[in-house]
This record gives sequence, structure tokens and C-alpha cells, in this order.
Amino acid sequence: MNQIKILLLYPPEQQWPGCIVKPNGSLAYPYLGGSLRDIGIETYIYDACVGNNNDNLENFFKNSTQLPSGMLRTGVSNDRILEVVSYYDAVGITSIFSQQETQVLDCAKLIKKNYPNKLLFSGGVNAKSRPSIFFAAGFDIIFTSESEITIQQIAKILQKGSRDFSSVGKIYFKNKYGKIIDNSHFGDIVWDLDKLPIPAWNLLPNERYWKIGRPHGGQIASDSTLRYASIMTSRGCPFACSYCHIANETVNSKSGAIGRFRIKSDDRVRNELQILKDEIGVKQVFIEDDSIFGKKKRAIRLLKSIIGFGLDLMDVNGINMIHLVKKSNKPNWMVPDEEVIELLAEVGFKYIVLPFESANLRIIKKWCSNKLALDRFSPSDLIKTIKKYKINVGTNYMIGFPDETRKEIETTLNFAHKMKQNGLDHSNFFLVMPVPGTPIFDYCIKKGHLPKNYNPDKFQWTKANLINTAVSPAELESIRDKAWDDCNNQQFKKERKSWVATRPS
Ligand code: B12
Repeated sequence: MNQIKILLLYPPEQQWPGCIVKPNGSLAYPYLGGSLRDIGIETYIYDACVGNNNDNLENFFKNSTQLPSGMLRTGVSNDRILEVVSYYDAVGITSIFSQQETQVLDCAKLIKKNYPNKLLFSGGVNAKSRPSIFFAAGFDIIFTSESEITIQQIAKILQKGSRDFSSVGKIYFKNKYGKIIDNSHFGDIVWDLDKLPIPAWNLLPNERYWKIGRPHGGQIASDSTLRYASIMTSRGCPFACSYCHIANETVNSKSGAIGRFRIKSDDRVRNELQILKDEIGVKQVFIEDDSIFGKKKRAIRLLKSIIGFGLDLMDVNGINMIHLVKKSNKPNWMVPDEEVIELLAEVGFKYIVLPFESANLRIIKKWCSNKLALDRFSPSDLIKTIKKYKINVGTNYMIGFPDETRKEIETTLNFAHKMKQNGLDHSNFFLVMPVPGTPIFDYCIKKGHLPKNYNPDKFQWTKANLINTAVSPAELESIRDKAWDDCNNQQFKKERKSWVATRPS
């Protein structure tokens, strides 16, 4: 049996000047690393955006280089990437962010050109949505679903010295004749999340992430030590929003029904938190579930069981408002669910984000899964109740839906101003940017709101890319900038501005 070595590579980051650079550091690699660890495969995670202890962060992290696109690249040099790669037999490069696609493809081309025999594979929502582009860049395998089981199957085949992947499901692969084979129609899905490997958080460059200090979001007191990590207590989501890949992750899709809401047991979650605290030395935990309250009773039970853990918990992904309110005596009227909010505070939540998305019922209904309507509860009462328990509250708004009128955009902005007056700590405004793999992307291509030759470099939430819309892209961007400026405090703006990519000196 061959002793194979696998590298999981986060590529350098690319951003338009003025945009925030945050290391990827997502949970895909800790899970895949854990999976490979469990079958004894030597695995290493290298984050080319921040490097490892042999790289001097000062040399490159705040000194980005200019790319031909005009974007700024933040990370170690190509030579350094090749040096790291040289030791491994196979290299995985994650592609969950469409806006980082160019960096993924550039890394693949670089590695394939210099080491044509190394096996190159990719996965994540962007990779699975754009296989032909990925194969053209040199990838040999694209994973089309969650990959903890699949990566073990691939590793075992490599251990046997083979490259015949025809028995492996939930992948596309290039066979020995260079033909692309689609095996996405078979393969297992993990329904019981306790069967997932314990993530190998120890493989991440945590100390570097903490030093850089750009966590997922939220406001962390400047005097507290930053030692953060992410967990997921569930996967999937009960909602199916048009702008989210989950809406397409159904039974007959190439990923299978991984969009379905699935959970870990309370014991398993507590075990993970204990590991983070004791073995990794974490102080702040970001809960990255797509919908932690997907099963409200389970979430309440779970949260109650982690009171007193001594970790600061944060959910910046958003807790759907429907889960923070409850029925009242008044027909069709919901009031803040104070028991749940108090519980969040007691468990250690310092910060949550309310995803208001839009103040227009029409938009919420058509594009956002018809979530809790703003005419069925008082958002200001909700904010006040959360603040009463000393939890910071932020919010995310989306403007620029393909059919959104100027008046509808104004309605959301007026609402945002009102919410600020009601005590919101900060407000983020995102321009709708449909990405491959989502229903809204297919809609925009079909209806001519995205050019056929769209450029994923521009898939930044800061850029307005849709065409044939009521408000022009340039105007939309300036409306967004003004709204952000008006609705946030000086301290928050100063901090976020210090995180942006810096031009080459
Ligand atoms: C956490 C997170 C972040 C964090 C990551 C850092 C951190 N501390 O974890 C940060 C803050 C960087 C972030 C930023 C953004 N994010 Co984000 N983020 C997430 C989130 C919530 C979780 C990611 C994660 O850990 N997933 C858990 C892992 C286990 O799942 P996974 O990534 O799908 O991986 C599995 C498979 O896909 C596959 N796989 C994935 N990669 C690979 C690689 C290989 C080699 C293989 C074999 C398999 C494989 O196997 C994995 C294990 O089963 C996802 C939503 C989600 N549920 O994934 C959004 C998500 C990835 N983010 C998204 C977006 C839009 C953004 C932002 C643009 C938001 C913004 N407005 O700024 C930025 C872009 C950042 C950038 N660099 O360009 C979108 C991306 C859509 C797209 N196609 O581009 C997602 C999908 C949310 C959504 N539903 O729309 N994000």
C-alpha cells in the first residue's frame, strides 16, 4: 500500500481595492482533514493567504499585489505555493466562494504546469456548479456534494496506486482517456451528523488567524483576547431562498438532498465545544449553522445544555426572526419570545445578526422563502428585547433584486434608518449578486439580467452586476455606500475600513 500525502490548500485571496480581506478558514478542511486523519492519511492544511510558521506575515499580508483584473491578491508567492505543494501526492483546493474562483483556477494551473502528475481535486458550491471551467484549469476530480466519505474513498484508491475512480459516487472525474465522467447520481449522504468526523481544527493556522484578527463578523470587545473558531451543529436549512445554493440541493440534484435540515446530537456538540476549549484554546465560537433554530425545541434544549461552558458564542450568519418571536393573543400577531432571547444571553451569546433582508413583503415572498413578514411583528420591539439582555444586534439587508423598483429600495432604506434609531448596533447592505448554483442565478441568465459572459471576479457583494434593472448598477452602489455610512457608527466604520486590501507600496 502506498503511503500517500494529501495537501488541502486555501488559495490566496483576491479582492477589489477597498474590500475586506479575510482568510477563508472555512470548516470544509477541518472536516476533510478529520476524515483523512481517521483513516491514517498524512494530511496538511496550508492557507496561502496567511502562510505558516515559515512565512513572514509582515512581508505579504498587508502588501497585496495587483492582478491583471485590477484586483488585489493577498497571499504568499507562487514559488512558495509550489514549494509547499512539492511534498504531496494530491492537492485539494476548495471553491465555496464564486468571487475567489480566479485564485482557485490560477493555483490549479500553476500546480498542474509544474507538477503534471499530482492529483488535483476541488469541491464546494462554486466548483460543483462550474465543472468544465475547473477541468480546463487542470483539475482531475470535482466533488459534487459534502465530501467526508468521498475523500476517504479517493484516498484509499490512491493508496492502492490506482487512479480509477469509477466506483466513487458524487464526483465528476477525468478518466485515463481525458474524458469527463459524471458520477454525481450515486453516493451516500450523511444523515446522522454524529457520524461526521470530529473536525481537525488543529490543522488550521489558528494562531495566525487570531493574530490577524478578522473573524467572521460581529463586534468583539477590543480588550478581549481573540481566539476564535467555528462550529456547525446542523447542516442544511428549512428555508429555500432563491439566492442560496441550498434551494437547489434537492433529491435529484448532483449533490443529493444535502439541503435538508440535519442535526448533531447535544452530546456531540458539547464534545466539540470541549475540544475547542481544552485542546485548541478557543475563547469565541462562531456558530456557522445555516439555521440553528431549524428545529426550535432542539436548539433550545441544546443551548440550555451548554450554559456555563465559558465560551463566547456568536451567530453572525443570522438567526431567522421567526424563531425569535412567538404567537400572541392577538390573531396573526407575533411578539418577541423573551424566553429564547434570555436563554441566548444566558448561554453566552454576545452578538447576533437579524437578517431583515428587505422591508418589502413582495420581495420577501418572491425571493426570500416568504420568511416572517414585517407586518406580523414589531421589529423595533424585537431589537429592544434583545438589547435588554445586552446582546449586540446587527442586521443584513439586500437591495437590487432583479425586479426591485426604486420605491422598494427606498422602503428598505427608510426601514434601516428607523431600525438604527431603535438601537441596532450596525447595518450591512448587500447588493444582490446571483452566483452559480442558485435559482436566482438561473432566473437572471434566462431573463437577461446577467450577461452570458459574466465575470466571476465581479461577483463581489460590493459590486452591482445585474443589467436591465430599474436602478442602474452605478447608482445602486452609491445608494448602498451612503446607506452603510448613514446607518453605522464611527467605531464600527473605522474598524471595517482597516481590514481592506492594501495596494502594493
Ligand atoms: C463561514 C462562512 C464564511 C466565513 C469563512 C471563515 C470562517 N471563519 O469559517 C467568511 C467570513 C470568510 C465568509 C465570507 C463570505 N461568505 Co461565506 N460562508 C460561510 C458559511 C456560513 C460556512 C462555510 C463552512 O464552513 N461550511 C461548512 C463546510 C463543512 O461545508 P462546505 O464548505 O460546503 O464544504 C463541504 C463541501 O462543499 C465539500 N467541499 C468544500 N470545499 C472542498 C474542497 C475539496 C478539496 C473537497 C474535496 C471538497 C470540498 O466538502 C465539504 C465537507 O463536506 C457558508 C455557508 C455554508 N453552509 O457552507 C457561507 C458561504 C460559503 N459564504 C457565502 C458568501 C456569499 C460569503 C461572502 C461573499 C459574504 C459577504 N457578503 O462578504 C464572503 C466572501 C468571502 C471571500 N473570501 O470571498 C456563500 C458563497 C456563495 C458563492 N457561491 O460564492 C455561502 C455558500 C453562503 C450562502 N448560502 O450563500 N463566509
